[in-house]
Parts: sequence; C-alpha cells; structure tokens
Amino acid sequence: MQAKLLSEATLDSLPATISKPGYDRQALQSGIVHVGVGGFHRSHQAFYTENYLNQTLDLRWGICGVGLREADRTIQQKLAAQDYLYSLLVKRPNGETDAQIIGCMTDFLLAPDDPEAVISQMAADETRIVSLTITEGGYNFDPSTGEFDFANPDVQHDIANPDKPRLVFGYLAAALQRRRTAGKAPFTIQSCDNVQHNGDVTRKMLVAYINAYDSEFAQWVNESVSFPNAMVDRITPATTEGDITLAEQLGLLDQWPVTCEPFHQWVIEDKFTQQRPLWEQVGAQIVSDVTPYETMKIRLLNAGHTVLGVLGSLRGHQTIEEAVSDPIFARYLRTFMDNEVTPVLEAVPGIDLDEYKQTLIARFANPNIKDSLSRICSQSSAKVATFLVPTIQQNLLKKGATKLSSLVLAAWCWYSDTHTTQYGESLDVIDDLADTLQHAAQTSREAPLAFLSQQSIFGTLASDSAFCEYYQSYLTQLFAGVKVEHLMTSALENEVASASMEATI
Ligand code: CS2
Repeated sequence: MQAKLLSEATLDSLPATISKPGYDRQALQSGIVHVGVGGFHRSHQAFYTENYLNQTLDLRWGICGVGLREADRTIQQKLAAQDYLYSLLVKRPNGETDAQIIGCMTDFLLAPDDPEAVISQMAADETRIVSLTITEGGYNFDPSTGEFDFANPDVQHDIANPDKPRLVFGYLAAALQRRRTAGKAPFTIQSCDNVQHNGDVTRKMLVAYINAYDSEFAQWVNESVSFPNAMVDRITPATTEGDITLAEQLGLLDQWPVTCEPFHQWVIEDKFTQQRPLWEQVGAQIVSDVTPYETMKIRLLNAGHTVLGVLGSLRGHQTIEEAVSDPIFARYLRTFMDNEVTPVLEAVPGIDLDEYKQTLIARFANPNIKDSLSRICSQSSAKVATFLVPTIQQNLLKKGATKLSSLVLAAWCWYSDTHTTQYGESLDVIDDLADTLQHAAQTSREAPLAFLSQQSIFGTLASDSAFCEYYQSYLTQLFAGVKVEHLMTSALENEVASASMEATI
C-alpha cells in the first residue's frame, strides 16, 4: 500500500516502529523562534526539544521556524504541507535506521512574505528564546577584521527600513525594541551555529549593528540580553532523493526528511535571560564555560573533516566514510590529531581526548552516513580560517609540528586552482570566495606564496619561513603531478623518523 503524505491526520496510521510525538501538538506554545530551519537545526536542537517535550509534557517549548531568504520557500512549502512534521532518520553503522517523527515545529514563517509576522512573533509574550542556525556567513562579519561588515548593502537597507529588514540583525533589533518599549523582558538569543564563541559573536554583531543608529538602545541590548555560547555536534549530511526513498521504504511519505548519525552533543553556557527548556534532562550539558569543548570539537572534528575533505577530493574520494576507510587517510588523520592538534589543546573537563579521537574516527567511518566531500569542502574559505589556521599558528609559536597541516593547505591551493581531482574529474566547488581563491591559486604557479598570502584566511602564515618551506615543497610537487597519497605517505614516514630520532637523542 502506498504511504500517505506525512501530516497530523496520517500520524496514527504510521507503522508502530516509528516513534511519534507523545504530547498534544495543538496545545504547543512557541517558546522558541528559530531562524534558519536547515538540516542541522532539525537533527539537533529540534531533536533535543522534541525529546524534552515527550519527557516532560511542558508544552511551552514549541519552535516557530523562520526562513529569511527566498531560497527557504521550497522547504517552507514542503513542511507546511506536512503540518510542519518531518522525520528524523538516524542511521546506525550496522545499516539500520531509526525513524522518529519530530512534531515540535509549530509554524514556519517566511520573512520576505510578511516581515511583520516575524517581528511580532519574536516580540510575543510566549517567546523566551530566539535561536539561530544562519551559517557562518549569516553573522556578517568581515573575516579579516572580525568586525561587523557595514559595506553589505543589506545592512544599509535594514537601517533605512527597520520594519522590513533582510538580515537577522534587523529582525532581532526590531523585536527587542518592541519588547523594551512594552516593558517586557528581552528574549535570550541562542546561536546554534558551529562558530567559535557563537554567542559572543552574535552579541558583538548585533550591538555593532544597533550602535550605528541608536547607541543608547545598543547599550541596553549589550547589558540586558543574554547570548549563551554553545558547542553543537551531530553529523548531518544534506538531504538527498535517496533519503526520501529510504523514508518511503520505512512506510513514510516525507518530502523533506533529515538523516544523521546516532551521536549528538550539545554543551551550553548557563546564561539565559528567561526560562529555557531543561535540555540537560535529555542529554545536553550545561556548563559555565564552553570554550574548551568548542575548541576541541572544532579543531579535531571539523578540522579532521577538512583534512579528509581536501586531501580526499584530490584522491577522488566521494564521502568522508570512503576517505577514512582508505588506510593512508586514516593514519594521516590520526597522526594529524595526535601530533598537530592535541599538543595545543587545553584539557577538557570530563573528556578523555584519546577516547574522543577514537570515537570521532568511528563516527567518520559510519558506512550508513554518506557525507559528501563537496559538503565538507563547501565554504572552506571560512572553515580553514577557523578550524585549522589557529592550530598551525599556535604550533608555530611553540615550535610544534605543522607539516601535515601544510600539505592540507597546499592541496587546497591545488583544489582551488583546478576544481578537479588529480585524475581530472571535476569537483563541485561551493565557496563564496571561489573566484578569488582560484585566481590566487593560479598565480601560485609563478609566485608560490600567492595563495597562502591571503591574510583574511591564513593570517601571517606566509611570513613563517619554516612553514613555507614545507608548504612550497608540497605545492611544487602537486603542480608537478605527484599524487597526494604519495605525499601523505612521505609526510608520515618523516614524522615517524623524526619521532624515533628524538627518542634516541
Ligand atoms: C562539517 C560540519 O561542514 C563541515 O565542515 O565539519 O558540518 C560537521 O559535520 C558538524 O559540525 C558536526 O557537528
């Protein structure tokens, strides 16, 4: 029998193996307004919130979704047709999939259609949290200075049109202003993006934006609004047609399911203006300082992804699992983590780093998660700068190891130049700076440091002669056609040799 489209009316007819909301959806309030309803929000914050609702029946914590861009329309329409229900397909390494229907989304507002609806929902009494997954680019900072980018024409538009903003800051400002005028407490602004110090960054950008037109209001926001930092983690590949088919095989007709791994982690700074769901009852950690957790995650997991993504792309691997199943890549990743990242990481409370790294490699090797290298390498210009460059810089300061990282940067230059694997197959390069990167990479054939000299990404790496020696030698060999796996092998051999040499001194 053909499955019927997922909706409130068809929930009861779903197979018993699929878990469903165990609370009264009609009675849900929207305690949270969430901007950026992508795959990650749906597999992470919404999943925790759903479990919290199921466990406590505290119906204040439904989530009203918001899409800021025209590009969100298709997804909004798909979810609206399903009464905002969707399935979370958790893919286990043994090939099994657990399906859970997530019901905590109460609505999905498309901001360009009705900006006022978004502002009034944020300003409503029931709203206690406005959360964000707007990607790194959504924070609108200039990567070279870390300051708010006033050159963005949307910013000028929003200052001139406070009732019809385009960017998230305009919406937050309009809603906070309204609450302030009405004598209501502000909501907490909770970033759930994989950005280091995500709460601090959000505060800095919002305050800078408001300060441009009302310094007194900016000061109020700075003093009265909370912006908790958080470390967020769950590998969530982009939804594909194959996932829709998989849902169908499980007895579900869902136009936009989301798939993810079983692992999930959320470490949240204990700093909320108002009440919040007690997410710690469903596995989140509430801590006073998230810094060590986020540094560990970004520099091991995300940088590890970048290492596999860039080197693996040259080799022609398609997914993270394919790359990490290649023995030389697995060794390279583990050696990178042990020799280049771990020595510059602080101790992380309650975490055994060795176990954490082993778990990471096992997560990457989940054969049921098809996490494409094109997703991993997308927006590398932003990722490399935050995931990898700080590790290299810290190592250079204390004369630590940087060789394996230097090969990754040389390979990224090659990738940015050719947009192909080393076997000539074309790669799907998704990066806002793709043209700039390609130009700098092409110039590197004559001026070898041209790519590395892009300061907004690499800081001052190009002026470190020891680092440049490795980098240049790898780049020259790549341009000469030497295969990346040979360079990886020789980099690892030397690593072992120098370690054993040290042992004999
Ligand atoms: C990935 C992340 O895009 C990337 O670079 O490393 O999306 C990663 O899968 C998540 O941060 C996992 O929590």
